[in-house]
Amino acid sequence: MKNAQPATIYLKDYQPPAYLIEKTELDFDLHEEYSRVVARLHIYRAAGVAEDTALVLNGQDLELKHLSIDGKALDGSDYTLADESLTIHRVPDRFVLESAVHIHPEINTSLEGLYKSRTMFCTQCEAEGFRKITWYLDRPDVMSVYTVRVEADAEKYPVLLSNGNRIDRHDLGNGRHSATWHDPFPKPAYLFALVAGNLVSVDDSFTTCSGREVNLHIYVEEKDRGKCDHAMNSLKRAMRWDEEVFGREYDLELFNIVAVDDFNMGAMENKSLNIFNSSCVLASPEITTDAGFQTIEAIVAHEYFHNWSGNRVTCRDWFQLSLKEGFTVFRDAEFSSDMGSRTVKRVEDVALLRSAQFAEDAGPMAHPVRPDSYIEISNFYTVTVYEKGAEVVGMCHTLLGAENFRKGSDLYFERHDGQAVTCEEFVKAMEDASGRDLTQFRRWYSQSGTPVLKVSTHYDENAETYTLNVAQSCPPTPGQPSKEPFYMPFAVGLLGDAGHLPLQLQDAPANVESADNTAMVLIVSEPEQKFVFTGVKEEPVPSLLRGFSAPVRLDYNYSDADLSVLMARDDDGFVRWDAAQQLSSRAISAQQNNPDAKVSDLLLEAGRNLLSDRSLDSAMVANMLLPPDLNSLAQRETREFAVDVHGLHSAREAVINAMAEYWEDLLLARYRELASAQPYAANAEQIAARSLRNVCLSLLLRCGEQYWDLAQTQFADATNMTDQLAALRALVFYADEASADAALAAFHEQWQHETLVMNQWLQVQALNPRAASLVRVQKLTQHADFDIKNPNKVRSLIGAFCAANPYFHQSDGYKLLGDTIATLDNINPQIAARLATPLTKWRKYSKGHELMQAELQRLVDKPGLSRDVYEVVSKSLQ
Ligand code: B3K
Ligand code: ZN
Repeated sequence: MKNAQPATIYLKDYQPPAYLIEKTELDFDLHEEYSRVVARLHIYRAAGVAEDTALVLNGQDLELKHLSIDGKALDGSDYTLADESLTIHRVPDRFVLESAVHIHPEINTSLEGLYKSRTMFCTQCEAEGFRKITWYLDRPDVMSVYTVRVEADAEKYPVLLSNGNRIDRHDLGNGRHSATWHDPFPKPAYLFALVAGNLVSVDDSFTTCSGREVNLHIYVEEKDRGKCDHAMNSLKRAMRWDEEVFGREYDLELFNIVAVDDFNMGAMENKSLNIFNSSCVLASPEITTDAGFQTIEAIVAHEYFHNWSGNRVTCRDWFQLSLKEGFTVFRDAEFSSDMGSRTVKRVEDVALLRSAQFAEDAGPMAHPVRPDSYIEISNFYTVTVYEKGAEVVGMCHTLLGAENFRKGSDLYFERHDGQAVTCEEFVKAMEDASGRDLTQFRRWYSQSGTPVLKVSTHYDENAETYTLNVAQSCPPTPGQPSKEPFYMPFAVGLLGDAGHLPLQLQDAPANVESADNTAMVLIVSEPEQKFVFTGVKEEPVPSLLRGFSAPVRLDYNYSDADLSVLMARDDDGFVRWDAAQQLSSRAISAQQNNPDAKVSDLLLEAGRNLLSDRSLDSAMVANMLLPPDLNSLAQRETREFAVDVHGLHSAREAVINAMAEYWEDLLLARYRELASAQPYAANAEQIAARSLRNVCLSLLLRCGEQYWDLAQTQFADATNMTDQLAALRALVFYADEASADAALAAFHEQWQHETLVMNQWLQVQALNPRAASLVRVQKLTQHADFDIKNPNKVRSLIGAFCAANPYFHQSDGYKLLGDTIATLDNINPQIAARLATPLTKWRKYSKGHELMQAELQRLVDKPGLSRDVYEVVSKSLQ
């Protein structure tokens, strides 16, 4: 680390900016050995700020060449230059500060600021990357109108882009050219973007609800020209949907997307110039899986939606990150639900929340949706800020109802357009529009940890009452030893012999959810509450936390029989899926406790019923057949040092094998009948059929080598990546080594020219749940198709192996990760820190935790460690 003890930044220390920047004029002169950036900043002192207040600018790795105020050069005594700040001791009330710096995008491997991805220049400024470009007030509450001139070699970089509209271009006659862009909307520096490259554009247009024409362009390398249709269609669907569902119209005449290969995350919502990881924009059936198509649609929509939830209304400071991210994830999830299957989307989101976010909330990096402090903000782009943040917005939607929620969001956008605000303003707008008091609800923003709802029930046959006793609690988390009760919507129903019973609640107020009065949203707000339903003529099975109405752990002691009833007959998709998950988790625990135990008939029969019922949604059947993944199973265990990964994995495998054998005939029948002769389309119906068919295939391969040729034929004949990759996976995971290697070699031969497909090839090997996969992964780090500087490759190989393969859990696995983090820390600290997540969970494991702890210690002792990795490893060791 640069300083011995990197400083912690606290929300409570927030101060409004002393200086503001009305206009920002930037001039980029791009070269191969350096680039020159001249910034003319029109600055003024904020009202009420003392005249002698120094101007403190942020900067990092900048070679200062020149500095002047109102045309007068400053000398060394006028300012103090430190590692990451430039302090100008005295400045006028209003002035133009001009600086010239040299920077080195050509060697910038952090992929933050201005850098080169293969042959092109591009930028990534969120959260604090702009300070690697020029001296600036790099904070989201400083918003400015930008004019940007870019000059570069005309042949190498024919396309020059920035935010807003292009207002000028010149051929400079010396092999160089320039373009000037102007963005009329004031924006914080994190939304600035620049691209210079040899790109082609795929063009389209969109007519907004008020009749304005918007030109849409997706810029890619020539070879990828044919892979933009899906992203373009997704963009147009997202633009229409945001008008219809949120009343949000696009505000410029131009919307650009650029695909780049080297990118730290999925994509970035820079004003009118979204930059995308190529894996999140390029698609064609031959190279993209169904999941890939869905991810692209969701991410294109997510970035587009930020134009309002993030850009027009932005964050005051980075503690408020969930204001834009949680809200925008909620918006993109609603969009995806409307485009495909709402239930499938919901169970997939809940599965992610449970496996990743619950684990984060239970570990050393736990933080509230609105964190109180950070060392490095890049570490807080987390599942808590994003996914739990979206759940909090979703609870608001449930509590207020769709109509009031829409009034609240309209009020929020109208009231705060052009402002940088806080989570408080969001909740206040929801309160003001609906008349609801959300005082207690606000605790979701300030308290970390996953609440537990402990429920018990009592049926009184004579009185015909059914009582739900609900107790809420929340375990301690770092810095928060005790919690106040949360306010949450708890959606319930009562399932009787002939279907859901009508609900009549004694006393307490509740929202009635369903038209026929069979589902209710109860408000849980006290440590302990009792809800009594009257007129209950038979003892029901309670249908609890319907739709996963709050991000909590539900603790209710269902019998196995109750679970199989819910699984078969509940009318809430989440409840059905969750019952299946609980039933199979129980079978795995039983297997782990007694390896000779027989898998319960109830579970086996329930699966047969799912497979035989052709009226069910195939995607839901596919999701319900398989037990939770290892991470989800591990997070169910909340005690320290209690998870035996290898024991859990073996038990899980044994249970799935038993299920596969018991279902074998049906799996084969369904596999055959789900084959389709239709041309590929990434629509919900086809995706559902392929997902179930491929689950059947993987289960069949567990039944023996008689099924290998099924996978080999599918692999060879597949006309789409979903089917080909599923066949490859099945062969790699379940066939013998020779067949697996043959398939891997054939796949490599076929796709080596497609880097995105090569990432899948790396990932299949990383996820192969066999002991030999560690050695394989070690070898692959030396393979020509791996590159430690490319985040997609690192995530596909090392990230996937360490996060999801049980064979990561051995001393050489921990060492592989420790070594990779140490190497990567010097290249790309953000990715290095992200990669450390599996080690942060060291306190979970019964075996190996000392070795994991030792790796963390080895890292924290490393001289020159980045702030990013320091924060994660030091907090993990506390
Ligand atoms: N806002 C960006 C994330 C930036 C991450 C910076 N480390 C993408 C998104 O959430 O839309
Ligand atoms: Zn986002």
